[in-house]
Amino acid sequence: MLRFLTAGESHGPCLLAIIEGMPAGLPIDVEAINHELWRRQQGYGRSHRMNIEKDQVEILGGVIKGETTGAPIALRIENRDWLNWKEKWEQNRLEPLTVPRPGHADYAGMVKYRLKDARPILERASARETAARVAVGAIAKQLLAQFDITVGSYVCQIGPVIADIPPRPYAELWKLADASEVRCPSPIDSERMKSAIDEARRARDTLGGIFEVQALNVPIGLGSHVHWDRRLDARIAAAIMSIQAIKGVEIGPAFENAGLRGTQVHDDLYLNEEQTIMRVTNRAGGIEGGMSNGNPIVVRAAMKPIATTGTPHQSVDVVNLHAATPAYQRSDICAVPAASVIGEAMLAWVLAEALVEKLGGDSLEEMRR
Ligand code: EPS
Repeated sequence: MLRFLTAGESHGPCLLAIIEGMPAGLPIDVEAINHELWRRQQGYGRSHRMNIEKDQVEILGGVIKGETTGAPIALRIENRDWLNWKEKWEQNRLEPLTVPRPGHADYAGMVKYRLKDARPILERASARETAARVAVGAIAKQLLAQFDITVGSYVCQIGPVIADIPPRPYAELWKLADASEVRCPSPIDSERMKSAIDEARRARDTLGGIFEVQALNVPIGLGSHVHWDRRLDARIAAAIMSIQAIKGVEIGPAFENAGLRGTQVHDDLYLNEEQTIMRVTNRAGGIEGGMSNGNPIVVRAAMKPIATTGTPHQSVDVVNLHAATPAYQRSDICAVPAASVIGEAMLAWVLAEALVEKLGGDSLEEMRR
């Protein structure tokens, strides 16, 4: 069974991840992991923090001579910002944060963990943690690549700007997205999205949006219809929803399908000239009955606007019990482009898990067989 855990705080010394169950004999390309980390750090609308961090992975276990050994893989990513926090942190000079920021984990976390300071909550709830997940996902991508499965993404909407996605193959759209500062494959809409982010910045506000992640060449039969927790769509939805600030997930155009008739939605089958069974459309997003059906897996996710806004929300000092506004913390204006890269990592992870379940094996060689 594949699984992973992460540890580390946003402004602590580093982030850590341990991956368990990766088959032995998988060649690991460290530069490809660093490239994924770099992709996550891009995106118009990020905060000054992204100029401080230059995320690089260190592999501290489970990989010898460039290949996995079957032992747990230990990963470390340094927080460069730690040097700016170290003294205050170690000398206990950080002011307690007693006014929770609406939309963050602050209030529920303070009550749940009986804390008079929200800092321990926000340190761990922060999306900084996703750097570790992207490193883990990069290794999952490398396993999938051994079976010619690829994962990519693009941004469809930022704030009110909905992109007109050109009708091109996914692999081409991914390249266009990689060339856009907002990861949108439409150059005109990329500019409109950047303007919307500029406007939000001027208004001391933030923006959310929608991204789409796709996986190509997924074999038929990952996941299963037999139990709720083996259904591939359920597992993907949970993994994508676990990304900070994601509040909605759909497989294919699910919410649009809800308003159509059955005959307009379901993907007809036909035999092509090579006698291969094909589909006319892919409105199921590549999953039927909780199993991959051989079509591209298409996942869409809605991200709420970043909760830390320059224009303060109304709140309460929950220790001293009076009305108050939260102190402004440095923050991104929009992180949807980064979230789409994190979405790739989480989709790659779930597919890697399901592939290992299906093919079994302690080594890549056994999986191949
Ligand atoms: C984040 C707040 C900002 C973001 C951070 C996520 O960090 P800071 O409070 O240090 O300015 O930049 O994202 C990252 C550090 C990152 O690597 O993505 C938050 O509150 O979630």
